[in-house]
Amino acid sequence: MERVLRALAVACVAAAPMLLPATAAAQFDKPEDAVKYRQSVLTVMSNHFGRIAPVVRGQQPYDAAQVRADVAIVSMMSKLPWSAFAPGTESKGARPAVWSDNAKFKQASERLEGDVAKLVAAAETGDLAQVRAAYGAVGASCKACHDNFRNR
Ligand code: ASC
Repeated sequence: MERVLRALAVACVAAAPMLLPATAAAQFDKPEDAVKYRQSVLTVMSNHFGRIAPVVRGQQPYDAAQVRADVAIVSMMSKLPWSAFAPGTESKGARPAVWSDNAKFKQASERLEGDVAKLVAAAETGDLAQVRAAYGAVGASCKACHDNFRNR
């Protein structure tokens, strides 16, 4: 009897992680925390991406070091939102397709990360024309994902 109970206890402990809902439980206490996290990250990313807009439009002088600093923040932020779109963290701003068509969403996130990596390289050159081209590609990535996955 004791052996059976011990075996049962071991089996329960082993199975426990599988009984947890497939949420971002390891990183976020509550689904709202995941929503707040990804919205915050995207807000910071958008802010620093937006600071470069007047530069590529020629409305502000090109300060290569400043652009590099903003791009570095965009780069770091671009890696962070995705794990916060875990199952069970649906929100008003995110379309159901984030979860129902998750492979496509993942592809969109990878496109952004790839385009941001090219923007980092362009910012390193200090050549405004290269920054402008790479900046446009990142903006197009943002838009493509928003068009498919963001509720307005
Ligand atoms: C930005 C910003 C976005 C993207 C997007 C590009 O500056 O905040 O979400 O660019 O508007 O189309």
